[in-house]
Amino acid sequence: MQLDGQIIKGIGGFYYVETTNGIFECKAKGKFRKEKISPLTGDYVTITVREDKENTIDIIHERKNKLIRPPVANIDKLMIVISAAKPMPNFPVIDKMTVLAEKNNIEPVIVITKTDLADYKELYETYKSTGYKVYLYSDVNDSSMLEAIKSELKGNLTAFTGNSGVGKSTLINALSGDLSLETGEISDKLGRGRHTTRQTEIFHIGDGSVIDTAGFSSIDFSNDNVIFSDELEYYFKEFSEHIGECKFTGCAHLGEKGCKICSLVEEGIISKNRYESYVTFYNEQKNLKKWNL
Ligand SMILES: Nc1nc2c(ncn2[C@@H]2O[C@H](COP(=O)(O)OP(=O)(O)OP(=O)(O)O)[C@@H](O)[C@H]2O)c(=O)[nH]1
Ligand SMILES: [Mg+2]
Ligand SMILES: [Zn+2]
Repeated sequence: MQLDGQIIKGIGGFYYVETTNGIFECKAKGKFRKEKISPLTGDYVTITVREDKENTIDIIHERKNKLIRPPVANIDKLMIVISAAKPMPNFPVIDKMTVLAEKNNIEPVIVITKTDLADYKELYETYKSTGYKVYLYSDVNDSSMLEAIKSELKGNLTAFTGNSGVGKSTLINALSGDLSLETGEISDKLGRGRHTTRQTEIFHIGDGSVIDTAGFSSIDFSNDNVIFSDELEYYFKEFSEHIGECKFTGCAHLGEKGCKICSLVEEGIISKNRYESYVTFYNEQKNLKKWNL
């Protein structure tokens, strides 16, 4: 019997495919390995369900988008979870996520967690200035924005991402009310997470769906994620509105005379943290030329 469905998780070579007839454990057909295609959580697939042998994923339908970190397909929103402390925010990693979301036509939404632990003003101002939605959450104090975060989930597939220990699983539990995903204490004085979540799994909350993912602390613009230095200005949302307003065409916004972006940074309209990420990424990517690939 052939059925259509969506991959809700993958473990050790098995994929769990949700269909209108229930959830089926499947193996991917060998051809996918030959073609170097890995099935991803979020993939729409056609499977064959058998009585006698293992079920197989036969077709992976065309993806709307795909990310490598976290490994997901067909998402509508990327909920970027940042803790005010424990672990401390890492702006370059967060900004690489927003850039990759923009490149893949995914809406980034920011949630600042652990607002009970530290002053989050700078963090809040930094992301508020981008134009993205920014929500606050504390699992300890009152969280008046929980309902607003919940309404972000309606009718779409939202992947939660962020460093290990920022509180992704904790937040998903709070949003759902009846899930009890495993959460992990922060280790040692450095306040690092313990990589508690190991799977990329879809859960349904109300009429929306979320993906809990494993945390990571680095990300790069390579392989399937290549970004050229001259594309970056389009993927910093708050810069993209001002492209063409610099004095010289082809301005790289690195301190050139008459640079509109630089003057907006001076005026405090564009955040210095975000601008520093831009300059760092520009310098990292500038020697990468299209003809080298
Ligand atoms: N003080 C405080 N602690 C929190 C808050 N949210 C989560 N925590 C704690 O932070 C720790 C890590 O939370 P998790 O939800 O496991 O973090 P995670 O992002 O899912 O981490 P990984 O699965 O490792 O990627 C747990 O001990 C939580 O109880 C918060 O708002 N305030
Ligand atoms: Mg987790
Ligand atoms: Zn400029």
